[in-house]
Amino acid sequence: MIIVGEKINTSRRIIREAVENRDANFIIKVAQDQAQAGANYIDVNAGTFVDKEIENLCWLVETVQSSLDYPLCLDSPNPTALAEAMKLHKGEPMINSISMEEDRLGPLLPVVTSGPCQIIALCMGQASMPITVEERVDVGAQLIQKLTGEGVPIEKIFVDPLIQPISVDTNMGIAALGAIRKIIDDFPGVNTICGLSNISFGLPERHIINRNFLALAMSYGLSGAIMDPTDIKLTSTLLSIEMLLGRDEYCEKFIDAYQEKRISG
Ligand code: THG
Repeated sequence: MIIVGEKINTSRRIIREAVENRDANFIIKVAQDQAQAGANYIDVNAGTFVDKEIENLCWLVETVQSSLDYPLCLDSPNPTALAEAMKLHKGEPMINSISMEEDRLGPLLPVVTSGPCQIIALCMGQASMPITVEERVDVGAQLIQKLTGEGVPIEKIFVDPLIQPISVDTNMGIAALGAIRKIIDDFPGVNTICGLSNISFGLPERHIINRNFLALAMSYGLSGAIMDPTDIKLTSTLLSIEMLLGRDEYCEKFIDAYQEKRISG
């Protein structure tokens, strides 16, 4: 599994304040904790600052990479913000995200082909949230075809089926799961990823729902998750499911995590 640590997001009050105060040490600590907990990428999102998003996202990229030699997941719906952040980024970033929306796809195609990067392809069509499995698969297929047509290797594409709250429509879990399975069946080698916490929006005991949804999604073929890797119960679910699905040779990752006290029941 590819783990994207989600905690550096200005939708969280402590992060918003740290960005406003240019508290580099705090941001670096949040990044280091996630890296130590097993994140493969550190997500950076400054989306709540409408006017200052570009400046703040660039500050986050430089701040985290000033003390941590680690790839980041550049998280913004704004193609200009992604282009600017990608110029500053050292190494191979993950671009979060591209979609079939016209104002995003056109400007982003030259950006994502300008250098090596992983790309999250959101199953979002022109101005409408997907509801059914078919809608998700249609948009995902169009994005895969566009990107591979531009020379992007299929292994660098992470399709995000777009998780919507189960409290709003009880079909939303199975719609996302079905899309994951169909997309990996139709496009061998492609990756899939999702943010977990939307599924439980509006319900009590959200962590239980998120953990179990992660296990289900992995069994449908999910290969990446945007999540809090410092949540020991969540990481315990991830590593045990990965092992049980035969994706952890010699059970090494599970045993290592146990020895490093990164998992617990
Ligand atoms: N897909 C893609 N990118 C995404 C998402 C997705 N990026 C943003 C988001 N969804 C994933 N990131 C976060 C970051 C932080 C939190 C949730 C998702 C978070 N949530 C707390 C909660 O839900 O209770 C808020 C409380 C707090 O302030 O800590 O922290 O789906 N491609």
